[in-house]
Amino acid sequence: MTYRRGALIVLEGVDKAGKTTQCKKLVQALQQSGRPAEMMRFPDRTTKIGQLISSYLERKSNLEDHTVHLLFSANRWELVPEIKEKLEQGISLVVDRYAFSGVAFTSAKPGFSLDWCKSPDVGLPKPDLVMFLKLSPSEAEGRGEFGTERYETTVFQRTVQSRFEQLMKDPSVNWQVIDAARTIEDVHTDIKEHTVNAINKVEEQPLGELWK
Ligand code: FDM
Repeated sequence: MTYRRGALIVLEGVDKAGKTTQCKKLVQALQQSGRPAEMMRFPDRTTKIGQLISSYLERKSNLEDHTVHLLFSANRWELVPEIKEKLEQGISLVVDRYAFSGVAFTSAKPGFSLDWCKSPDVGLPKPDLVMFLKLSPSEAEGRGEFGTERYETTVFQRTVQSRFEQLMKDPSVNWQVIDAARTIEDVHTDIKEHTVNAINKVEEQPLGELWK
């Protein structure tokens, strides 16, 4: 049998674009077609670092802006051994948010450059495919009220969207923009096709390092 690593697949997008729904459907579809796959999400609120982040997002605690940015990054780094192990075992990972959310959200705050925000995540396992679920701010607003967590406001989300657009100009990352304004099934079909292509392609490629 030939050796095949799993693919690292990331879904990004602004709130209400349907990332979590699509990640779950994608993992299910991959498993049903006989491709080993698991879901991960960031922040992973189950670790000690994740609990600090969760309490900050729920507004139960305050953290200084640089500090929380570094905690989000540390939360990814602490899971790198697990990510590498799974990929080596041939399991594809479908990840709900990654370093791109990290950069887009912090750099939407005043005084944070894209470069400063990227630096702690330089060298993370590089996703083989990053799908950006694109939804205009007005379409997102039409999907109902935001929740009560930090960052869940229209004004902030608009800035986040423009930071994502800056990040998507980087050709070193395999971005695919997905129109998320369609039905769940149509979006899923599109996402699955891109993913299966990526899974088939990574066989010949070693795992890369992000932004390096
Ligand atoms: N978020 C998420 C960040 O600010 N930085 C990060 O690195 C990541 C991964 O946390 F508002 C923000 C994005 C969102 C919140 O929400 C997490 P969900 O609902 O758990 O995805």
